[in-house]
Amino acid sequence: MSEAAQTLEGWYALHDFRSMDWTAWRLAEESERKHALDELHAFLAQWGGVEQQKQGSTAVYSIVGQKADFVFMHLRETLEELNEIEVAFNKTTFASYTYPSYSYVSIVELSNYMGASGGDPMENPEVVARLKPELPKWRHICFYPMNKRRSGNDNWYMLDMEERRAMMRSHGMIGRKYAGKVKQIITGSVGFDNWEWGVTLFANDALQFKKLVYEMRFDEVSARFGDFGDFYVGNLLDGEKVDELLKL
Ligand code: 76R
Repeated sequence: MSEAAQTLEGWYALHDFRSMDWTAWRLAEESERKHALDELHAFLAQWGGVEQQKQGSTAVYSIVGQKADFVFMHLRETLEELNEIEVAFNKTTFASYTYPSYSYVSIVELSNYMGASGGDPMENPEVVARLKPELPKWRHICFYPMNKRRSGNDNWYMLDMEERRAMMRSHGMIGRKYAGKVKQIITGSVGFDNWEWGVTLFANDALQFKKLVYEMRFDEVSARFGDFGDFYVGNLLDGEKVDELLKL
């Protein structure tokens, strides 16, 4: 058996994609819409408070294209908290004007391919900051799930550690070229959801998503071993943008 990579886990993640029921929203009374919007703002404020207390982090983005209208990406200490957020939102008046389009459950993950620095990693503030990150409020988000292939000669899980480490190093070097332009959060989802990882990217210039993902396609670890799900791309929704999106 090949040696499994060691992983460190941080906050649990829920990517909660929703679509608007625009017909119902349009037919609603003005007062009902106002109540629904107030509820939504109360949630945004509550999630902001959790972030300030460093008990989690939430990012809200609109989604371009027909796959969804917006996404709430939540990071929290436990799966229970993620479930509570989801259920509390579902009970709101606002939620009755939305329907679920997609969701993804995973956990922030770091692996040891690039080598450990020694000592207890959970005592290292840099490691902890990566495992429990404040989600950047950059202009754009890109999310997609992925697997490492298991077929014939292209079976990632049959390769020995050294081979995988060398490929991951090359992967990391490409990624580093995008430092400051793209922030990536890798979340592991083996045992939690239908794919093995969620990839969440943030950028102020959306074009950098295309540049980065394209360049990686030529790198062996993506070229030979990457299988990808649907891509979701969108724009930051802050409080004012929420009102703009929902205004009729
Ligand atoms: O954690 C690190 O920074 C060390 C290097 C590193 C690891 C171990 C790293 C760097 N990644 C790692 C692991 Mn990554 N990453 C992806 C995708 O579209 C594609 O082709 C693949 C999707 C992108 C865009 C990306 C970006 N990475 C992983 C893993 C887990 C693998 C495993 O355990 O087998 C996956 C699935 C994955 C996928 N990666 C980086 C980036 C970027 C931008 C970096 C540089 C980060 C930095 O140095 O700041």
